[in-house]
Amino acid sequence: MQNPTIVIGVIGADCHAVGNKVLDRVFTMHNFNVINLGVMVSQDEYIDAAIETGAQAIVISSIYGHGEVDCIGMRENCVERGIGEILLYVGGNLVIGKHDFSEIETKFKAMGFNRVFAPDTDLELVCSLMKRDIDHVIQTEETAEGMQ
Ligand code: B12
Repeated sequence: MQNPTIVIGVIGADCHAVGNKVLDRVFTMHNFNVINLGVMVSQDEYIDAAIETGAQAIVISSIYGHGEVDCIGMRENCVERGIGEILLYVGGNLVIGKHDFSEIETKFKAMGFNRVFAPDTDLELVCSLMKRDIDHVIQTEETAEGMQ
């Protein structure tokens, strides 16, 4: 099976570049085919790249605290552009100030994100969760095709 393709980048007007490089390195080392859009990425740029490359997931970072505003409508945008089922992940310092992470997670999941990660999440764990999710999607698609 081919390595899974994921589109990564830092959303909105956010210019924090270091975490993005760390994620690129770790994901690449774990055999993901990483399409890295860098910083200050718009929702449409992630979606364009996902469509062009047939990516299985979009992995959004937000570091400067405005993640909620930047991510509003991302799932709906994916649906409108024909990739409504794509896996959506988000992580980083998603909001300003100190909040219970479970509140943040609930908020982003309600916005259609499949998984929401705190800034200190173990990236090895993130890689294994993403692989599991992607395998599950591929298996479900294969089963659906087999039934047709
Ligand atoms: C360096 C820095 C800057 C530099 C950035 C230079 C550059 N081009 O990279 C400059 C000076 C430009 C800057 C500007 C600003 N910054 Co600044 N900055 C930092 C600082 C000191 C370090 C960031 C860093 O590189 N960390 C190291 C990397 C490795 O960590 P990381 O970025 O968090 O990424 C990791 C995790 O978050 C996680 N992760 C990230 N995304 C994802 C996604 C997924 C799916 C997963 C699983 C994990 C994950 O994994 C990454 C790798 O380990 C932090 C404070 C800090 N100690 O973190 C503040 C900080 C991020 N900045 C902050 C702020 C507020 C700003 C400004 C708004 C300040 C201002 N008023 O102008 C501006 C925003 C500018 C903009 N448009 O983006 C705040 C954010 C507050 C919040 N979110 O609640 C912080 C936390 C400082 C603070 N304590 O207040 N900043």
